[in-house]
Amino acid sequence: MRLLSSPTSPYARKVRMVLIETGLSDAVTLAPGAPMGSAAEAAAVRSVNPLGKIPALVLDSGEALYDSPVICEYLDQLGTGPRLLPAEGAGRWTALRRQALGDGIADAAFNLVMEHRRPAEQRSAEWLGRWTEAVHNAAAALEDELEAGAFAVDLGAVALAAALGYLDFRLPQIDWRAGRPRLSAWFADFSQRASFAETAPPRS
Ligand SMILES: N[C@@H](CCC(=O)N[C@@H](CS)C(=O)NCC(=O)O)C(=O)O
Repeated sequence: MRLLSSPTSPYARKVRMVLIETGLSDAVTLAPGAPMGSAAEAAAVRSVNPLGKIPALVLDSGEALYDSPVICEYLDQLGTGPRLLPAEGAGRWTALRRQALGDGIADAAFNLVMEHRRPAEQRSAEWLGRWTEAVHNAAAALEDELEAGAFAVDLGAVALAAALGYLDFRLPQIDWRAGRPRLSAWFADFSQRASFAETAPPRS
């Protein structure tokens, strides 16, 4: 299998973390995917995902899977370790909801990054404010949720860690830790996992 990904994408990091957590790293080759690179690079991504987005997983059959929740569930079913996404029951819906929250934080953060790359006079203060608020509201909800107990190590936790890691990487000015000691401690602890450490984005 071949995973089109970039070392900085939070969604690709989530998939790469799942590969490590499920013991499948050797089953997948990482291939660079640059949706916003040269015309040829963007076309290469579109040839497997008509939406032109990464990550995309090309199976040995040639079929491509996207987007990241679909890829993660596929890999989780292939893996031999403990399941990151329970097959049924309350734990499944909690994991999926937390994945949605993590992916939503990544969506808002990615939009913020893209908007900041536009010329200043073309940026929308309204959207910048809306996406920033979404990040803080999600972090506040997670802080409240942690009062009831630690999060399970599941697909939701992996998605949250990838998204918070992306905030630290691209938007350090967003202080999502402020006033959120439980979330800060949870993230510090989860960051110790090999799957997180080994998928860190490049420093430059
Ligand atoms: N919902 C998608 C989001 C993927 C996504 O937006 N990836 C970004 C890279 S971080 C991308 O390829 N963007 C290109 C574009 O939006 O055209 C997923 O979870 O895989």
